[in-house]
Amino acid sequence: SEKIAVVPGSFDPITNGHLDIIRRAADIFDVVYVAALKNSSKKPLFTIEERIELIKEVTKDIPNVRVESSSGLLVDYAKARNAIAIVRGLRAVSDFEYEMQITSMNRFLEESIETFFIMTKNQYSFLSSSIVKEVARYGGSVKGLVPCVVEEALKAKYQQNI
Ligand code: COD
Repeated sequence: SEKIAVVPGSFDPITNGHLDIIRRAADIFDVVYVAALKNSSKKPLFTIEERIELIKEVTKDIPNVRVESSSGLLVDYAKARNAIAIVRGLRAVSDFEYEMQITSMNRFLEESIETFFIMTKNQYSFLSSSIVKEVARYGGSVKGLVPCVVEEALKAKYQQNI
């Protein structure tokens, strides 16, 4: 049967680090759902529709990737899609504690879904949506860290806000 995975995140906005994790997950699983979800501790810059649009645009060449959003619990979404796995990216040690916590909680909520971690490539180990937003906000270049459409979207967003 098809092996289905979910790659969840805020993706505010999607970076080349996220994209690398999505591509590598898509090489291993038959179908990968990229799910833009709410992280209640973060206040997003991009609307959910904008984030989905950007993710769709930059993953359109990967045939087994589907992009969706959900407002509920990750495990409920994963179950509804018949996913057997949640795939997360890991950067520095600083990610570990947080990832451990959400993995344990997700396992408590739904034992049958396994969480997998893919280690980031070295060139993306210090890359985050937050740091990209910080640089773009003050007019710095984020070329090479995010896809071109995301770079453009960041410029447009911050011009709007001036
Ligand atoms: N290289 C590799 N991986 C990376 C990089 C990078 N440079 N940057 C980010 N990543 C990874 C992250 O480690 C993460 O695995 C993934 O990419 C997405 O990152 P973010 O920052 O966009 O997403 P988060 O961490 O904000 O996502 C949190 C969720 C939205 C998944 C979480 O809040 C959630 O599940 N919300 C739904 C409600 C729910 O079920 N809550 C209970 C969970 S305990």
